[in-house]
Amino acid sequence: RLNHKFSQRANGLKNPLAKALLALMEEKQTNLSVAVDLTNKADILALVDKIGPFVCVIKTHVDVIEDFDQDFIQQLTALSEKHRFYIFEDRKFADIGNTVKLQYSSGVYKIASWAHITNCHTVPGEGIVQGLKEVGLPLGRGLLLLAEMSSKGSLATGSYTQTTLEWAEKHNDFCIGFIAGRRFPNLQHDFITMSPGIGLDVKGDGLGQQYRTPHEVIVNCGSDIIIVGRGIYGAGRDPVVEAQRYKQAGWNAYQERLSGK
Ligand code: UP6
Repeated sequence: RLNHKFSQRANGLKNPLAKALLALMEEKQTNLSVAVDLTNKADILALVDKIGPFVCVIKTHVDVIEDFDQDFIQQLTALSEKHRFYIFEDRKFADIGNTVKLQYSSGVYKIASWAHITNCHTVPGEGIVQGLKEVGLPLGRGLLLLAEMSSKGSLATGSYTQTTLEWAEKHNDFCIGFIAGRRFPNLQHDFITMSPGIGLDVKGDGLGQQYRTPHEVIVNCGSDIIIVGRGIYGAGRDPVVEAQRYKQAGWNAYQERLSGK
């Protein structure tokens, strides 16, 4: 699977959204996801409109937006159709099944109604996956499990990570993959691996974030999608130039992996 094209792997995944995402990546020739961590609606929408052509996924943290409203969701959804990308709300749910069902479907954000993809920690036990699945599966959504974290000192290692993999296998109708720094070998099913903590210019941010290059995570570690935030729009950067640069770096790394060199 590691040396199979995204389009070939699409057939092997159970979740329809996972299939569609892999097909889109091959079509748009991008395995770049941008983490749009800005706090103002207009800034986010302007940035997404500029970089939309270069990404397969836009990752949001809607709870940091000062002027969040339903119009933001409508506009973001329109941009996802215009530029053809999927929306990933990086909510990192972490509560019991019944509570996450409410957090996913209700409240101010109603995440399940617009986010194609969301994710959760596995610290509460398998019930968190079951709860989110009850809401998301009928809507055609997909879930990523946080199997590892990019930050220094993360406790998501060893048997925690291993058990997370087991739950993804068991719920592979809804779990489309993992947030992790590497592809996990010897799994029964195929999954999409998305890696945050990606930077071409710096090694960290002074608050525990650790950056690795696209080459390192895609070629050496077998991940599929790079998630890049401040590397794209940090101070002094031109987001269009950087989005193209990271898109190329991610896609070149994928091509190199396919060639088996
Ligand atoms: N993120 C990580 N590491 C993880 C999981 N998620 O950095 O293990 C998220 C952060 C942020 C983005 O919440 O939105 O990925 C990384 O942004 P950056 O490239 O600006 O560091």
